[in-house]
Amino acid sequence: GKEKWPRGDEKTWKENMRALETDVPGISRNIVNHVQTSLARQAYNLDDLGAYQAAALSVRDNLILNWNDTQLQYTRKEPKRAYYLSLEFLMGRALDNALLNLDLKKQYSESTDKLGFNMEDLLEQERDAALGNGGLGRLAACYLDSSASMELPVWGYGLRYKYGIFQQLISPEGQQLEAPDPWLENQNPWELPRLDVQYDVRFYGSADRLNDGTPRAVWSGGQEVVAQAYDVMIPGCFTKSTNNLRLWESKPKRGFDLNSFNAGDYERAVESSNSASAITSVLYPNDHTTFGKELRLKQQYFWTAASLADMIRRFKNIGKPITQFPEYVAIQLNDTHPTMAIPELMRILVDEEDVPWDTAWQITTNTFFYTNHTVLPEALEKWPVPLMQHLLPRHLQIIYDINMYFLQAVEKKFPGDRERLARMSLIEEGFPQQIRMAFLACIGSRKVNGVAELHSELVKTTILKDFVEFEGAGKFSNVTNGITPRRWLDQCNPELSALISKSLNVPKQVWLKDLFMLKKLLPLAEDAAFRKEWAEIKQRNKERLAHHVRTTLGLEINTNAMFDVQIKRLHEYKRQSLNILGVIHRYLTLKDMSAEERKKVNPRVVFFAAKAAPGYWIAKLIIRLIVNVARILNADPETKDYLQLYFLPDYSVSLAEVLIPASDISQHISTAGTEASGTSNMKFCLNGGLLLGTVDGANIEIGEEVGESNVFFFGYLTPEVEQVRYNNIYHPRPVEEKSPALARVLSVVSQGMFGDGGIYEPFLNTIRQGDYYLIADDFDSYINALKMVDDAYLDKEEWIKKSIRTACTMGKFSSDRAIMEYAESYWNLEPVKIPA
Ligand code: NBY
Repeated sequence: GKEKWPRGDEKTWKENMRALETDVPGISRNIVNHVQTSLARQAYNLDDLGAYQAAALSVRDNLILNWNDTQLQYTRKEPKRAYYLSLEFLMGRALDNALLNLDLKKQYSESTDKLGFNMEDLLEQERDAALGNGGLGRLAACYLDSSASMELPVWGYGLRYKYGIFQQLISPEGQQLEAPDPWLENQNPWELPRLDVQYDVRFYGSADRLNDGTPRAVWSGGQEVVAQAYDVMIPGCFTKSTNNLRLWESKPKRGFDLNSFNAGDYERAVESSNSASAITSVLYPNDHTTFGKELRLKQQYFWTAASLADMIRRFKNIGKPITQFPEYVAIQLNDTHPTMAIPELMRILVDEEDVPWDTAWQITTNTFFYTNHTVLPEALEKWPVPLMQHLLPRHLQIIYDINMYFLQAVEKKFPGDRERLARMSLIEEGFPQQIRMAFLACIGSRKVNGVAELHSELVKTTILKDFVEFEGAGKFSNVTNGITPRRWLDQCNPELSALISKSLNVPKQVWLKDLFMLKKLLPLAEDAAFRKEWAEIKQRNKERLAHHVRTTLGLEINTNAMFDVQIKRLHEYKRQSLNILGVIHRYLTLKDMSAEERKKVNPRVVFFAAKAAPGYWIAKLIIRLIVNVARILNADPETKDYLQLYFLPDYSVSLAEVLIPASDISQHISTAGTEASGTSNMKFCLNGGLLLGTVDGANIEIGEEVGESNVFFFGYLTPEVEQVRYNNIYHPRPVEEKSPALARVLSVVSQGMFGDGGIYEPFLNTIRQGDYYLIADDFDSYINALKMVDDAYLDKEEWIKKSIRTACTMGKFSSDRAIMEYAESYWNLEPVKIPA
C-alpha cells in the first residue's frame, strides 16, 4: 500500500509551506535572513561579496520552489524527456540571468538599495561558471536556457570540474601564462549537493563472456569510484518552468581498498583515494585537438555511466518495459565526447537487463542523437585500442561486436568492397589501432546533425560520406545553432532591449520569446529619431567598455573610433593572424601618409580577446605578436589617434557581455569550410554590430537574413579551398607574388619592427610555406573588405541603418528556434505546463 503523505499533520505542513517572495519587503526579509543565518554575518560586517551571496541564496530559494513544482509535474505527467550530454557548460554568471528570467530584477535592486548595496556592484562579485572552452560549451548553456523557457522537459548532464577553463595572464613579453580557476573557492550558491544521488562507476578489471549462448559478460574487479550529483537550477524566462543541470563529482568509494587498509597500509590506501577525486578535478583546455589521455577517457566514461544510471533509475520508476525506453528518453550527444554512452547503454541492456543483442541495439539506436561540431581532421576523437582494453575491457568487447555486425551489413550492401570496409570500420588500423568515435556516434544514433547549413553539407560529403551512402541521407540533417536573446540582448544590452520594447510597444516578455518580431522594426531604419536613439545606445555601450578597460587595465580608449572586435578561441583556422597582419598593414599605410592625409582617416580601435590551448605554441606566438604590435602602435604619436590595438586578457562570458554590445564591426574570418557555425557572429549582429567575414559557417545564413548590402564578405569559397591548398604545396608561389602588401608586412615583422623578429619566424613560415589556412591567398581580398568597411562607416546615417537592419533580422538565430527544431524533429518532445 501507498504511504500516507504528508507524514504528520497536513494542516501544519500546508500552513508552513513557503511561497515565492516577489515583493520588496518579502525579498528584503529573505536576504537579511540569509545574511543572519546562512552566512552567519550581520549588517555591520557585510561587504559586497556577502551581500551578493545573500542575494544569490535568496534568489535560489525562489528557483528551488519553481524547480520543485516543475519536477513534481514531470513525475506526475511522465512526459518523454530529453537529456543533453555535454562535457562542457559555459554558463557564465547566474544572478542577473535568474533575476531577469524571474522578472524580479527591479524588486531585487530596490531591496538591495534599501539595504545599502548597489545591485550592479553585487553582480560584479560573482565568478563565472566557466566549465567550457568556447562555442560548444556556450551553445549547451544557451540550449538549457531555451529548453526551460520553451517549457520543455530537458535536463543537462555534465561534470562538476573543480577548476574551470584556466585564467589567462599575459607576461610583459606577451607570453600567455595559465593560472588555475578555483571558481568554487567562495562557495557556489547556485548548486545543490544531492547526497542521496550517488552511483558507483567501475574502471579497469576484467570482462568475462558467459558463453551460455547469450551475448552477456561479467565485468568485475578493478577500481570503483563514486559519482555524486550536484544540481544547478535552470530558470526559464517568464515561466515557472525550471529545469535541472546535473553535474557529477567523483569521490573515492568508502573503504574501496579494504585490503590495503587491513594490511596495515592505511596511509597508502587513503592517498590512493586521491585518484578517484582527480577525475573531475579539471576541464581539459583543448578545443579542436585530442591527446588520447587516460584521464580524459576516464572523465568521459565516468560521466556517461553516472548519467545513464540516473536516467535508467528514473525510467524504471514509471514501470514500463525496457523496450519502451526510447519512447520516454532521448539523449543528445554534444559532439563525440559522450559517445561511450552508446556501448555503456548496450552493456546495461545486455549484461544487466538480459536483453537480446538485436533488441538492445534497436533501443540504443532509437535513443541517441549525435551533433557534430567540426570537420577538421585533427579534432576528430580517436581512442587507442590498448587504452580502451585496459580501462574499459567490457566496452571494447561491445565496440568490437557492434563493429562486426555493422561491417557484415556493409559487406552485404557492397559485396567485396574491401576498401570501403576499411574506411568505415570503427577500428582504424595503425600502431596502435584506434577507435573512431565519430563513426561510433554516427551508427549508434537515430539522427546526425551539423550546426549550420554549409557545415551539415560538409559532414555528409566529407567525414561521413560513406555512412550517407550506406544508411541513406535521411538520417543526416541540419540544425543551425542559435543563441539566447535573454543573455545576449536583454541582459548584456538593457538599453537596446528597452528601446525595442518601447518601439514595438509590447513588453519584452513577448518579443524575447518570439525574436522574429524584431522584423517589425525594420521600417524604423528610415526614422531619423529612432536612428539617433539607436546610435546613442551604441555610443554608451562603447563608453561602458572603455570604462571597464580603464578600471581593470588602466588603459584609455578613444570612444570616437570605430570599434572592431575579434573574440574567440585562438586557432590558426580562425585566422586571428589575418586580422593582426591586416592591422600592421593599416599601420604601415598610416605611416606612409602625411599628417594632413591622416586627418581624413576614420579612427579605429581593434580589440582581440582569445585564449590559446596551453600546448598550442603557434597560437601562443600569435598572441605574443598581437601584444607586441599593440605596444608599438599605442605609443606611436603619429598614428595612435587613428589606430589603437588592445589584447584584453582572460576572455570570458562576462567579458563578452561588455564587448559585444560595444562593437561596430566584428570579424569572423575563418578559412572557408573550417568554422562549423560560429555563434558569437549571431550575438554581435543581434546587438547591431555589422559582420565582416568569410563565406563560412553561419555567416552565410546571417548574410541571407540581413541581405548582402548589410554584410562584408571576402575570400575564397569552400569549393575552391582544396585546389588552392593543392597549389600551395605543388605549385607554390612566393608571398611577394600573391600579395605584395602582405610581403611588406611580413618583412617588417621579420626585421623586428615589433621586437625581436626572429621569434616570429615559425609563425611567418606557416604562411610562406604551405599556407594551409590561405592567409596570403585571402589577404588582398581581406584588405579590400576592410576598405569597404571604412568607406561605409564614413556615411554615419547609412551605417546606423545597416546596424538596425542587421539586429532586426536576427530572429532565426534565437536558440528557441533551434531547440524547438530538436524537440520536434529529433526528440519528439512536448512542452509541459507547470501549474501555478
Ligand atoms: O562549436 C565549436 C565550433 O568550432 C563552432 O563553429 C560552433 O559554432 C560551436 C557550437 O556548435 N566547437 C567547439 O567549441 N569545440 C570545442 O570547444 C571543443 C572542446 C573540446 C574538444 C573538441 C572541441 N576536445 O576534443 O576535447
